[in-house]
Amino acid sequence: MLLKGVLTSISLAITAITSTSAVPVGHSFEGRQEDGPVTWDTHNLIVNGERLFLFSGEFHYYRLPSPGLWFDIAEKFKALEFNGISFYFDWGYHSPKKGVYDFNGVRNVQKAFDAAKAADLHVITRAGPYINAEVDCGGFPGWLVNQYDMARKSNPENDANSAEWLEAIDKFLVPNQITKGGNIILNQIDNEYADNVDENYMEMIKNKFKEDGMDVPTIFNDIGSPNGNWITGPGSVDIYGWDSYPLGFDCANPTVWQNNRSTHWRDMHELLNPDQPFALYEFQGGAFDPWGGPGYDACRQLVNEQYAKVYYKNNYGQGATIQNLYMTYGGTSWGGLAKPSVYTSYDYGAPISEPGLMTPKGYEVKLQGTFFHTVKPFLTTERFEPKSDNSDIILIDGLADVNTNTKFYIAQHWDTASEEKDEFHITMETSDGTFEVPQDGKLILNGRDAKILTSDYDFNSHHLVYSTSEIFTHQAMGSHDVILVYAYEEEDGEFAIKVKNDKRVKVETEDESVSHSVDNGILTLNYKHPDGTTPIYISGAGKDLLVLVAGYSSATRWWAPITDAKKNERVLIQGPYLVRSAEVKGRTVAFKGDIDETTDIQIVAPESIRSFTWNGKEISMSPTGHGTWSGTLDFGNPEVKYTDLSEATWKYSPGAPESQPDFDDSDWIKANRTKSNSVTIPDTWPILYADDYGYHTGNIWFRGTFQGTSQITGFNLTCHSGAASAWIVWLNGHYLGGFDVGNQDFTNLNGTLIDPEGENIISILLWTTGHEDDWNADDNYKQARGFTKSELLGVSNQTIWSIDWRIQGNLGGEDLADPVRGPYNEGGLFGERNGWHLPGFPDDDWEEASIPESENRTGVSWYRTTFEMDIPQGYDAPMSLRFEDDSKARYRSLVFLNGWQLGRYANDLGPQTQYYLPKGILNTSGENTLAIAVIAVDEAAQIGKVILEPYTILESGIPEAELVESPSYSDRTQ
Ligand code: IPT
Repeated sequence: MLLKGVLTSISLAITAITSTSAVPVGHSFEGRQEDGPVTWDTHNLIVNGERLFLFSGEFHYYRLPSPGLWFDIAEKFKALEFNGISFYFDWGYHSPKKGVYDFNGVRNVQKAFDAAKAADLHVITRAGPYINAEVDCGGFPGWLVNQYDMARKSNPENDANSAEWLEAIDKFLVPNQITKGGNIILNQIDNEYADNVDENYMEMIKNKFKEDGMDVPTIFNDIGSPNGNWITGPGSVDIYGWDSYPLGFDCANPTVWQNNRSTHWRDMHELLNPDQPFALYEFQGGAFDPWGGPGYDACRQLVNEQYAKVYYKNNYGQGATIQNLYMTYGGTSWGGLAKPSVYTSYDYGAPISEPGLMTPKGYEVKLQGTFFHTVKPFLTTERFEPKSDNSDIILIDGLADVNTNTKFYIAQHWDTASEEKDEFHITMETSDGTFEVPQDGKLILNGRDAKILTSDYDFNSHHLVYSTSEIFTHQAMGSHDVILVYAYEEEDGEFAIKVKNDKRVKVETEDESVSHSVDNGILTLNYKHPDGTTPIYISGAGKDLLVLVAGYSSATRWWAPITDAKKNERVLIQGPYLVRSAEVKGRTVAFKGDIDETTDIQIVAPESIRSFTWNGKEISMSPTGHGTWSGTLDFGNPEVKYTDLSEATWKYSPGAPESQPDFDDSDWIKANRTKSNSVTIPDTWPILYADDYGYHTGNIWFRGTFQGTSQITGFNLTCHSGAASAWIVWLNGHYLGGFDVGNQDFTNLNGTLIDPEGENIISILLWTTGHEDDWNADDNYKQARGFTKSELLGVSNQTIWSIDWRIQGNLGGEDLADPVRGPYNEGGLFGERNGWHLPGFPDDDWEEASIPESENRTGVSWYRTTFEMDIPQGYDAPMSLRFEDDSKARYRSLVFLNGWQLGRYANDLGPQTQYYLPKGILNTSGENTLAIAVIAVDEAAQIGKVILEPYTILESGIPEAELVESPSYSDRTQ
């Protein structure tokens, strides 16, 4: 799959040009009203008459099993200046069995819409049926693995199954459309459907959405670059777009930018869909990491804030006005949600980390978003060729607003990954004259940096001639205006505005680096960007103007929360870790937000404002002149209490009775199939693929009985399962080994372990890691999880029934024993089938044990304990469970918190050792049940330390998150 992501732009450009001889003729609304709430032109989406830069972030509700926290994440999106949120919907997450759909509890997608609405975010819906997304089967339900016909093709069986899902999810999508008073503005058809395509399938999906009442514009997310799929003809959508992951996914080399930015996209957009806005429905926001990978800190370094500056600004330079960052919050592939290549954490190195924390990239996108949500001419530009004096080294994209004289200059290195610091001048032709900018001092472009400079711009009651500092935002504050500009610390800045009367201009500042000149009605300020923020007050130039000049790191802590969305009115506040929102109530501004330490803050508010509150409490601020205030937010002394697990009492039980010959498996399913719809061809029969027997997730047991003879010398097994799977084999209760996927011969067993006269029993425990996806629409998701071959060795007259196999997976198979926690929560371990992971399971007669374990344990071992948590009101302390273990013996672990499987740990593979325990599943003011299953892959293993700890502690305006329903052992009915 990575191959596709790294195709070179050149070859793509060629394919695209040759495959689109017919240039599309504008959009067709297919029966929708042209005056509906969502329209568009070549520049923008226009929603309820308002032109948008749609800056959206990808969020997967199924990767955060705590609906209360969806509100928290949506607020954080808004705080980082996203005005949109894009949801994939995962069919498999809702459907354990054909015809069965569940939208309750953590699956209540309505709450995701509610969260988006509460944060005033536009919604892009992407319900597939296929989504990819590094989830099991790429989002198809486990039961679809048994479909005879091909998925993502039109045929009676697949049409019916796809329609069944769409019908179920459309009940939620339809009423949440903007046309029905909701927030959905765009609806995607399938995902990156570009290989092995069937246009009848696209048509069928499109029609089903339409029939069910979807009437917002349809979109398509083309694969990796502008390939021109589904722009015209059958299956075509309203607003075409593509995705791109220019840095790829090799987090092990976190400083290598493997692909230059794209330079041909504007041309491709003009060629392919000039009547539609230029849309990037997924642009790389981070990267996923595989089992055994370098971990998400490395991905965060690879796809860092410098990347965000260079590549996102390049997108704007190319003309993009719809940009969805995949992921913006990645979350957790809990239970069996992940596809084989990825582990539990799906942090993704995204702008917001898995426990919901801010990152440098999050702050960077906030700077960008605040700029283009404030500086409106940026939305409607056409390209021009700017002149500059270092054009061999520095590329400058020119964007000229079509409605005003405002121009933008996006400067970056031609060599995208360059680490050089270079100087340049731009010739700015403005309505106030032509200027060699800067006229004084230096204009610097750092390595891996990009800048958007603005000229000829009317803001509030002023006119900017140009600025070499980037604009964050500007606001009218009553009798004066304020504008905030920034660049890296120590860089020179030049900022020029028009003044009415040269003689009356007065510039006040305490910063000695600031100088100014007034000439011919233009005031020019020169300064160095400080280690902080410098106020410069200008009077006598029309309305008074406060220019705030910030160094980059100070700028990242400026927030401009919207106080009136219609008027785009904002207040400014500097310092806090996070500002969620601000509301003007009379003469008070009420802020909500989070701090990570006692924090000095500055506020800039309209002069009518007299007081401030922070998370509902009044704060004491001192006026510092010109509508600015300063003060301090106290962190307090929160006492976050939680049990020290090293002192906890643990209960222990062995948990692999199936490995022993006397285990009664008579109620297990007999593996008697000779045919399968899998794409994996068996070498022997019966079929030993878990899915064929209705088991689609987690650990699977296989038990094979054969009558011994003097001929039989052993047996042979070939395991077929995803990356990072493991399987453990016992014969007559004796451990034979633990293996990766592939073939194993077990030989020379006659006269030792094989009883030549009696019955012999092979027990196998298979740790699966989910199904493949369907990236190429070739049914690859139907690859088997199980065994392609099981044969006795030394036997001449072997029949397919020489070994009598039985199979066991999760209790109930597709008829889930636990519909609340759903299809990916439990597999087929004895303890899972018997509810040992659930709160309230009576473990009184279990042995006492300790973790770190002092005994060497074979097979499967279960540990249970309870612990207390108390996070005081007004604080957020996202919690984790961390393994600390350097043991050499291979083992795997499942972590269950209050019955929810929140972690899969592989001490032999890594890299993940820390598991997020989201509030809502975690009771943060009371008791919790923790159960850990340890599966020795080697003959025996000992679990090391497990530590309960917060990632950080924040004084926080986090919305209340209600506890998720967590049924207990006594609720179990099967
Ligand atoms: C893109 C998929 O659309 C998305 O679902 C996810 O799998 C993402 O990749 C990687 O995390 S496709 C892109 C690599 C061309």
